[in-house]
Amino acid sequence: MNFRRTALAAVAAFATLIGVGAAQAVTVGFAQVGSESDWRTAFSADMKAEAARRGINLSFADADNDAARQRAQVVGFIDAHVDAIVIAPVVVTGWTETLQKARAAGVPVFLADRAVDADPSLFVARIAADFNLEGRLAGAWLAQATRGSCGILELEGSAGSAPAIQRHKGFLAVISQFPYMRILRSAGGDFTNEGGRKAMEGFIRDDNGLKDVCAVWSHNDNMLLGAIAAMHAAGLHPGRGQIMVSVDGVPGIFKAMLAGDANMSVELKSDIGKYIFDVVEGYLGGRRDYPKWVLIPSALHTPEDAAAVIASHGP
Ligand code: GZL
Repeated sequence: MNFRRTALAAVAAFATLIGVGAAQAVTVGFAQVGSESDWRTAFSADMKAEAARRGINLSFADADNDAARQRAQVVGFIDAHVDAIVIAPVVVTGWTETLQKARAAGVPVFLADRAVDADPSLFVARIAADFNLEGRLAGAWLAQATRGSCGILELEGSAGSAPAIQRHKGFLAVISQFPYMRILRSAGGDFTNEGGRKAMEGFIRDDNGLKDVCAVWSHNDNMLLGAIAAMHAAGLHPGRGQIMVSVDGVPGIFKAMLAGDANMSVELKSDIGKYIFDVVEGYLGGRRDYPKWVLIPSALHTPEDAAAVIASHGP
């Protein structure tokens, strides 16, 4: 064998061994909301898989829907000198001090999914769908389906969270244009099945069996699925007696559509890790021209395409 080639191979092997020339793995701290819904679980799984695909060392923190815990977890990432922090904020408020600490430490922050009410200069970019649009799409679809006349029950997501605030605003902005469409009652369900079921049990108890209720509008699918269970238990017929609309597009809602229990869901893409890490890695590589909001598209689904969506998602 050629001596020169052997020597080069030995040097390359040694350099790899000691990590010389090999790019150091990037460490990203990811502060996730929790595991409250099927959408959240899918999003977390996608983030972990995408980080592994890219050789990114992902430090994952689950806040279990607790805002104070999440802020402390972000401070922990800063103190651990991670290369970047991605936050899906539980709520919009209370972030300024923590984000200022990250800036002082020179750790870039990226928002994913949800939003914060803080100075936009404190984060690089937010990669997320438009929650207000999701509410508008749901309101417009329901107005068309009911010819502008409907008494609606609303299942609200976690208080103070960007999707709950903005989906409510978007939905109301559309239905308030129709004199005979109005929200009769709202109740919080924290984006969970259990929360939706309990809220619906309360509606059924207080609204004499939903006799004047034309539709149920839920800020996410999991609360609607819980409400459907409560309505079945009370001998009601969700999807037929009341029109059932929500957001997320999780597999369970498409199965409910095929069973005739749900009527529409605005899909929220959960496989957004590639978009998020494109921005993170681009920024760490020197790109500085990212918009403050990298918009993820939303699509609207009904029983007409539920079977096709289930088939495309695979087993
Ligand atoms: C919206 C996301 C919401 C989902 C819920 O982007 O933050 O939180 O709609 C989840 O399923 O709980």
